[in-house]
Amino acid sequence: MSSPDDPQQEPARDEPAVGPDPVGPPQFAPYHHPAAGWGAAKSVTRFLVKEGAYVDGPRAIMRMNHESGGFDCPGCAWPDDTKGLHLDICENGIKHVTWEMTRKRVGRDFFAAHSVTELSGWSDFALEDQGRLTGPMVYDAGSDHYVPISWKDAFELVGRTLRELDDPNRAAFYTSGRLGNEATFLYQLMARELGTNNLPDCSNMCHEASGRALQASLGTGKGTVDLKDWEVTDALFIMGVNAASNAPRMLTALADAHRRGAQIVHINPLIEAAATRTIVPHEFVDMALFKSTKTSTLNLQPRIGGDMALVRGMAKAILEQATADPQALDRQFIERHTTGFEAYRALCGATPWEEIERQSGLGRAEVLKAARVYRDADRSIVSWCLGVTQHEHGVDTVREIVNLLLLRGNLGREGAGPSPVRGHSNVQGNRACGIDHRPSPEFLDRLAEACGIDPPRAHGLDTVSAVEAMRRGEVTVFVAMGGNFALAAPDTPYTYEALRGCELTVQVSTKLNRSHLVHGRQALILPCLGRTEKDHQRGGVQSTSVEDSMSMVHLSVGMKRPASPHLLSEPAIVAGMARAALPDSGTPWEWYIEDYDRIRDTMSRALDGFEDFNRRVRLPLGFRIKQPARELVFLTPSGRAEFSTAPLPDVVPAPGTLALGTMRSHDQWNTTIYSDNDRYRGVRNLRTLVFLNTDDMRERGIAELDPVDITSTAKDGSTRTLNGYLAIPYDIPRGCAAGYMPEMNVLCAIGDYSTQSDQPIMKHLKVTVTKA
Ligand SMILES: Nc1nc2c(c(=O)[nH]1)N[C@H]1C(S)=C(S)[C@@H](COP(=O)(O)OP(=O)(O)OC[C@H]3O[C@@H](n4cnc5c(=O)[nH]c(N)nc54)[C@H](O)[C@@H]3O)O[C@H]1N2
Ligand SMILES: Nc1nc2c(c(=O)[nH]1)N[C@H]1C(S)=C(S)[C@@H](COP(=O)(O)OP(=O)(O)OC[C@H]3O[C@@H](n4cnc5c(=O)[nH]c(N)nc54)[C@H](O)[C@@H]3O)O[C@H]1N2
Ligand SMILES: [Mo]
Repeated sequence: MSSPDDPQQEPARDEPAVGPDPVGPPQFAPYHHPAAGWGAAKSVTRFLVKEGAYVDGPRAIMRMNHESGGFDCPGCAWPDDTKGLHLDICENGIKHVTWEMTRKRVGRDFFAAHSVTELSGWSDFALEDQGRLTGPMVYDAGSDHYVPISWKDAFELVGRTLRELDDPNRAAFYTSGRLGNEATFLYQLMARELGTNNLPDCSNMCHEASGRALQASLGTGKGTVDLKDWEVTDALFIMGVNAASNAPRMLTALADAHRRGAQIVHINPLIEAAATRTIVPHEFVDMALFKSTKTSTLNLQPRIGGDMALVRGMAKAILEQATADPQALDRQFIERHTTGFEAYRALCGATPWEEIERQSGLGRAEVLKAARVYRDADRSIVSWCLGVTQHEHGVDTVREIVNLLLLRGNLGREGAGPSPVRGHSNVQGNRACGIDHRPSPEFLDRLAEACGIDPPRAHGLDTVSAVEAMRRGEVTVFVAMGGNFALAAPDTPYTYEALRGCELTVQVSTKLNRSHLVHGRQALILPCLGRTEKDHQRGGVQSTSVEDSMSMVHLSVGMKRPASPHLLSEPAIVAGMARAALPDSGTPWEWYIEDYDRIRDTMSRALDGFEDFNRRVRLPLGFRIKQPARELVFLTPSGRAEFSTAPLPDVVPAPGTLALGTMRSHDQWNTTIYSDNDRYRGVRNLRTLVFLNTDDMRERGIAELDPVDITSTAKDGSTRTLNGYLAIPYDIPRGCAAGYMPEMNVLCAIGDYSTQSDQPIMKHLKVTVTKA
């Protein structure tokens, strides 16, 4: 056995291959090595070799996230290093880029050889593993094959179908969060010019709760801090995020923070790799020297859904302490900038410790420990991701986090504030550029003026309501800009039926996936350029812009020859569809595509925060969208930061049941599965698993790797079951369970979305687990 602190063991370990579907038996052996490091390096090397990208791969990687002239990593939304770091990269970013740059191709021959029915029997891994799509294809029902179609005819099919709708609200336009800002802007413009706000997006499944909570509390839907704040803060609270896998470049910030003596508190039912030790992603020298750095000073394991009670407990402790210690609260800040403090104080006072302990699943001493760290820090940042948002009470929990920050004036100053970790690399930019099914009147007024259109005012459909509307036959055209909606959305069989009921489904994609096989009566696959690829238009090589988790907007320019000469850029595909659907449109669609600066000029007139866009986006690190709350300007009804006073939800599972959270493995990107391994959690060759507490296993007579059946019970009482999953004993609180998305979407009922955020409740399924 090697000890957790002995990274020297690392190179000797035979790392799992990132390759085709694993052939070996499922294995589980707790992993005791620092996150990143040699395991990451080996994993990356195998991946580059497998994708045949070992020449282009490294060259591209050197250009990733560069201060100038590079492309933005299409992986996560973590901001780029502010000092223009020359290797600001990570294992998963490299895998992600390499995945896009694969030499494999899915051409006409492929579709001629395989019917849709046959492909439907393939694994999702096998589908994407075929490589890049090369030309537009249309479904031919007679032969059950996709057959080639010209771009012109493809656009005409979309245009005709949209024109023939008796109501534009019969169409829905989905966005997956990697779409660049320019294409995003044109896409929402097309939808609104058609007359609908039906703009569901992946954000409806991840940070809708954060946006709504921050908007209500602070009058701005985003976090207020940037990387510089991370560099000077005294305490970091990291809640519900698996940083080592999903935002690996955060490890750099955590390691730096630890080195300068900051406190780092991880709050997660699972002790994830980032909560132990790390080798900083880009520090290959450290890797060679086997040096690892600590990235945690305290780990707390609340029960699933217990975060709000924990934060309430911390606030209660601070308020109790304030009676003897005037410095515990920032009274001046509270008086000047907030409203609702007295009510919140009363609520904390009235919340008994027993309830806080029961709901958080933590002992009072642990809650006090976290409160002590918070009290002793002059500046604190709270960062969170899906572990906090994908719950019934996601909005209340984020608001409770803001309450806690307000108590000590941790807002609007250096090193302090809320810092949600966003998902897709441009999911934040999508919202900023108009992908919003609930647009504000101010946004629509400005858009109307800048673009000379008359946008619809009624709110549109989000992800869940779009699925429901398709299922009822009300929405009949579904267009997806990227993503893999069939698998990403909850209640897989229900979503399949919804998509299959459509008259036309259109998928703008880079690779083959399930959403091409679960399609409407008519279906199109429209292949697009990836972010790594050169985008040639009449006006020369074009760049697009993206916005990261911390509101930095910068340009991304592709450098590779496109995977096929028949690909179009995403802006060009939108323009092609728009021209065909809106023959009388006054929008100069083609003119925009010749030179994306023209799109950006219109965006500077239409979008708040994008003034002087073309100039500012060309600054070395781009520009930061102004955050009013950062300047202590609160666009709330009261003009102040607003404390909230929501009751604690009851999150304790009923006897005999467990709360199950769905999450990602280390070797996947949402619905894209790289391998069946989850290195940091010690799993090999297995995805159909459920992590369980050992006492919960014993009570049910379940042993390690035993097959089990998992049954979820929805709010409406309906049940859904997955059979034959393997049980993995894990360090997770009693009453909690975890497993992988997207497979477990089978267990998420379509009706089980949060009444606060409309987000599917993907982190808190009510399940029973029994031996199969
Ligand atoms: N490599 C890679 N990077 C990615 C992605 C990817 O799939 N692969 N996906 C991207 C996207 S779109 C997103 S939105 C983000 C997602 O990033 P994450 O939010 O890290 O995603 P999940 O894997 O769902 O992990 C959720 C974490 O929350 C914890 N958790 C579960 N329930 C609770 C709870 O009740 N309370 C707390 N405190 N924690 C809980 C889980 O243990 C897990 O560590 O990552 C982005 N980055
Ligand atoms: N149970 C459960 N379900 C979840 C979640 C969960 O935690 N639990 N998380 C949710 C979250 S946070 C998210 S964000 C969604 C993810 O949902 P999506 O964003 O819909 O899914 P992805 O898997 O990211 O999409 C992968 C596909 O995108 C396409 N693609 C890749 N690059 C490009 C590109 O540059 N352009 C275009 N046009 N297409 C491209 C490829 O064809 C690839 O197959 O899943 C959600 N579903
Ligand atoms: Mo996401």
